[in-house]
Amino acid sequence: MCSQAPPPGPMQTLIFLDLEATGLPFSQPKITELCLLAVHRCALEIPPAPQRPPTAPAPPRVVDKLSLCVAPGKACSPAASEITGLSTAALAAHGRQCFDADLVHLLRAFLRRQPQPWCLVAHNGDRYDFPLLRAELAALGLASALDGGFCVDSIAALRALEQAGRPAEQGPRKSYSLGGIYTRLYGQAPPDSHTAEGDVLALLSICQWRPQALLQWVDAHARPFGAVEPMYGVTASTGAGSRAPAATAPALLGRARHAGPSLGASILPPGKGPGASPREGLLAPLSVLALLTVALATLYGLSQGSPEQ
Ligand code: DCM
Ligand code: MG
Repeated sequence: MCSQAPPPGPMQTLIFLDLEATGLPFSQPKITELCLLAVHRCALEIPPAPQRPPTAPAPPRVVDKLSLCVAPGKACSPAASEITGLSTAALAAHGRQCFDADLVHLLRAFLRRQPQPWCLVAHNGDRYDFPLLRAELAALGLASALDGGFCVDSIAALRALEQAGRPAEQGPRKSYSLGGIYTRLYGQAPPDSHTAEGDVLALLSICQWRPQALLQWVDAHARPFGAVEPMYGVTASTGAGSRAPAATAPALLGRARHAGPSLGASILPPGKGPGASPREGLLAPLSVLALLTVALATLYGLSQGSPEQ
């Protein structure tokens, strides 16, 4: 399917997705855990009976779920390990395998089983889960493996649903983090935060708040997954068979949304490590330019504010 094509009618399957990984975008993270929960649209067309006090609705009875831990091949940041409870050592000790072609085949098989078209739904997906998944696929040379499907960011969806038909509210800015929305709707924090499955179930719960409005929003805003820019690139480098991460300007801007003050120090331009050839000295001005871009992106990101994951 052409990546610029408009969504072909109503999405038949919503696939709630959450990724855990080694860190935030500026660190070029690798996936440590993923969960996909596939729900047919008919399960969302009948809204659940309202509860007093409001409580999270039970998930639909008929779902497909895929949940896996992944050996990331790089260290988890202390913060990522702390919140997810996963470490690179523990994942290796448990014999978890890396994000490889077999896993991509598994994902494709899972997605093929769903009524088409399908649409991934992830919270902050536009800035984190979708670009990260695309980067992992691209690193395997399988960038287009999941093309044909669609994706939406549930932050945008829930913001639109909460604001629909209401006058602009005064007062402190509402949180649109997953935990923030869930707590606002259901009066308590979601269980098992920062596990892929826990976050997916919390995401499903907030999407069940106004399920019909959500479906309408998804149908109107789904965009091709193939149009998502990878969080970071992979370019051929001088070493035989070795690959160095590179970054595109939009990807850097995306990262800056999550970046802390150490952003600039974390991104080394390709070819600057040990073994760089003299010809690569030509890259020095480009490196300075890249670092300036990163600094500007950081400032931009800080000025915009960064929604929590
Ligand atoms: N993450 C992080 N530091 C945070 C929040 C998130 O490093 N303060 C990274 C690690 C998580 C990933 O983002 O595995 C996804 O976040 P979440 O658990 O909110 O889905
Ligand atoms: Mg998560």
